[in-house]
Amino acid sequence: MRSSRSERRCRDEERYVGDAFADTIAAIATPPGRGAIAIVRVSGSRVRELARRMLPEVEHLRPRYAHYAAIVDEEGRTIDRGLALFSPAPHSYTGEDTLELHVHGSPVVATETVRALLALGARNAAPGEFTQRAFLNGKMDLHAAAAVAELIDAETRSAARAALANLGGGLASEVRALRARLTAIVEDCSGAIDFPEEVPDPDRTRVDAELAAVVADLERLKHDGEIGRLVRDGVTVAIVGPPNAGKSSLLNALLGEERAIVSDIAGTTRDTIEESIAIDGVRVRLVDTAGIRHHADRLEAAGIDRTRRALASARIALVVLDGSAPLDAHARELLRETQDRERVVFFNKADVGEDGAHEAGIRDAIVGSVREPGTLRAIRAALARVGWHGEVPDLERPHLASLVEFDAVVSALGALREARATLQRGDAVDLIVGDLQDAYAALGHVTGDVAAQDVLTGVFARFCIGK
Ligand SMILES: Nc1nc2c(ncn2[C@@H]2O[C@H](COP(=O)(O)OP(=O)(O)OP(=O)(O)O)[C@@H](O)[C@H]2O)c(=O)[nH]1
Ligand SMILES: [Mg+2]
Repeated sequence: MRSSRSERRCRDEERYVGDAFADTIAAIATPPGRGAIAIVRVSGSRVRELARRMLPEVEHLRPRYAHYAAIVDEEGRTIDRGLALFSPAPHSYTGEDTLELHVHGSPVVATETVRALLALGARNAAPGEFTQRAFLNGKMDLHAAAAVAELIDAETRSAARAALANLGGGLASEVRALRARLTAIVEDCSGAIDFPEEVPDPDRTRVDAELAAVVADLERLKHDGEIGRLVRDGVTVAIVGPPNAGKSSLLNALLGEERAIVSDIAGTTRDTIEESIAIDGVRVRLVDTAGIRHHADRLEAAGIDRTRRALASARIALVVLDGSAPLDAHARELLRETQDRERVVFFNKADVGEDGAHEAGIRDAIVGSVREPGTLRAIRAALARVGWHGEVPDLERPHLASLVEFDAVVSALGALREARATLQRGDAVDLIVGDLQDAYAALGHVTGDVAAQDVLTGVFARFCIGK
């Protein structure tokens, strides 16, 4: 009796149940263009029937066996000879009957294969629909499904490793355990509500201690999520400063190649130049910009306009100044302008002199030269310190990947803090039940037990067709 009541208290408000998916979907799974092979994927209830029609040479379709055979269209004309791989439900990626046809990598052959499948009654798959079916058939949780998209999108090795860690689905079970702890606390409190005569109020110090432990675990998840986002999205750094300060020289030195033109003519860089480097495995996008000065000609003024925009959208401002000469009004203005944001100040040309650098008296500023390896090391370390507090992300641990998951943890934390405040005020213990239910429901978005349709659509819309 008691447990069924509290179960009801902590059930998921909305559980997404998919359609029966009677229809069969088809798509080219390999990238567009020519290649060695192209793979056409088919999934759904009519796969066996389609295989019978299109693979007349295959008498008995064996599971997980590479049949080499003619692939024919709806009128029996041979499209190609290739491999056919059949995975019966439920032991397939989608959990349904699936067929992969490996044909020669000509866009014409692959397109013709899909056309024949459509003529025989399949329909074009929407982006991510194969993975969506995998999710709906319980083959993977939503977190892992999102990780599939991330893995495909990964642009650095670290981002790929981070996505792979999420693909394991470890996070969902971790959060599920936290939800179970919340359920236990709710049960504890509900006993007293349901049977006030028989069940004494739970010990509020103990309840608070349990809540504090859950909050600490969620804080750690949130923190890891922030680091994970850094790994995935990278950090943008705008290299800004007056003309001739050595911005392009710094970009080249950090890249280790002569990417931007360097000259002693003020106003050499006219447009923004963007290149990426990795620091601690984090992708750092460096944006070299046109030097900021007044009285610029029209072309230069347009460049300065872009500098302003790059500065506004960058996470970190890397302010480069000529430290050998006294600071002019522009340099001072730029220092003032960036003082309240994440920045690294670098006084360049210390090989010539440091007067300007000392005169400015900026704490934590780096004084050196782009020609000095030690200076470059100091700049990289400063970017790591400002960008991610120098903390090397642990890429092997699953972390909150999507904004939806991140927001879910933030809102669960808010509800639990509210609950703790109630306890600490000395209010009745049963008053916290509502907040605990809110936290429980929010965390369902991370485990995938609660997934509103718009969340699902958002996750799968990111995929390419055929995945
Ligand atoms: N002595 C000395 N010269 C440097 C140093 N760094 C850059 N320079 C020189 O300063 C001049 C300007 O360098 P750039 O890198 O083109 O400067 P910038 O800030 O990109 O200039 P704009 O693109 O015009 O805004 C070049 O002649 C560089 O060789 C340094 O550390 N020491
Ligand atoms: Mg330049």
